[in-house]
Amino acid sequence: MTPTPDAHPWSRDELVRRLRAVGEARYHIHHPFNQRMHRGELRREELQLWVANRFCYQQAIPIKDAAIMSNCPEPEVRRRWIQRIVDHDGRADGEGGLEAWLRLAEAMGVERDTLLAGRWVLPGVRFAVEAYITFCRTRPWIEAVAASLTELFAPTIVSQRLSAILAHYKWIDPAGLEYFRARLQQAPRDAEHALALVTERCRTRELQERAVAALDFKCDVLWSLLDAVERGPLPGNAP
Ligand code: AHQ
Repeated sequence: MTPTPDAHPWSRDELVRRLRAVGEARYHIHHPFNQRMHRGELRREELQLWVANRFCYQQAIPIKDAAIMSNCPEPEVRRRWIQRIVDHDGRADGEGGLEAWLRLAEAMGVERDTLLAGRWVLPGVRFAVEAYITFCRTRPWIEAVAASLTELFAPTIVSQRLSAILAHYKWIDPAGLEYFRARLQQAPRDAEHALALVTERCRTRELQERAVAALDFKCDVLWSLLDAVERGPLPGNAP
């Protein structure tokens, strides 16, 4: 994007308003696939394809967070950011968000080896996830922090998803939903840290516009992932 020349910086409140406006307009809560999920309209095979493809995204989270840390020269920032990696990798085998996601898959009737082997991952999902990792590896660390701000909107979608699963998908073992319950605490904590960094560090109009563009890009990542899952093919129907 071409930054607005000679423009004055936005106030903190204006920057936050513009960041929130991106999410309100473009976050994947509005994607038809999530809308159908929340209305209880997905078939078992559609949810199984979703859980297997979302694991490709979940596996990328600690990788992209390590990329952000490798680009950030500030120990104080890294000391807080590293918690995101621990949240997903755990501190030992059998712990952390990736393990919890494997249990979510098993609760949906998908074997963990299917996820670990990436057997059902669709090309569009792989491309969207790789684009996010490459963005976080190659852009200034504060832009990658801004991209993570989709998590400002995550508690709403995670709450809706939990309620929808409990209400409409009785065949899913509720014990497998622990990942989502953990995110209801972790996402607000992470979003608060990321928003403080972006509002403190993005003081020029150019940096502010790049932060908004980074969040816009991340909405594209999440939307494209669901476009691919919605199109399929469903497991077992692959050519
Ligand atoms: O489970 C999710 C997660 O761990 C993260 C990390 C964060 C980031 O740093 O980009 N984004 C994110 C998200 C998770 N779950 C998605 C969902 O819909 O369940 C939402 C997604 C996000 O809002 O960015």
